[in-house]
Amino acid sequence: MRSDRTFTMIKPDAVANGYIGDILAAITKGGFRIAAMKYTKISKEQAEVFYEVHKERPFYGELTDFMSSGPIVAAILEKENAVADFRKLIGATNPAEAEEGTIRKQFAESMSKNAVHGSDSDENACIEGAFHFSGCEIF
Ligand code: FUP
Repeated sequence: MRSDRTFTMIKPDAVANGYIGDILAAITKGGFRIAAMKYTKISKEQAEVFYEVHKERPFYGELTDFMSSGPIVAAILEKENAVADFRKLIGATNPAEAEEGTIRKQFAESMSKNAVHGSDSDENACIEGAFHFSGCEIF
């Protein structure tokens, strides 16, 4: 399992708020290379599959409604120690608890509309990347 890739989405709130450019700049400045990227939109059904691990959680309906509510930017990012370093760059799930300078601190609206997704393990990075990209779309 490779450890130099993670998967991210710029979520519908950040896209609607006009933060695509700022977030991509922060990602690049953070030392990540973009290995794959697309501007896309997922259906409610796709969101339910993507977030299946949270199926039993009370926020599952709200989360999948939100993630399918508008366009997103999906990307595979490359850097040594990608998963942990990217989670550090984006900050805590709840932007109120995120450290100064993190992407969520700067651009997130709330716990549910928290601007970006970052994979939580190498295994999930691989699964989530494959959800959005085929081999010939990854460089
Ligand atoms: P993270 O790994 O930081 O994205 O956070 P989690 O995997 O714990 O949660 C996944 C997504 O569910 C979060 F991005 C936002 C949403 N969520 C809520 O809406 N409410 C909660 O109480 C927890 C998470």
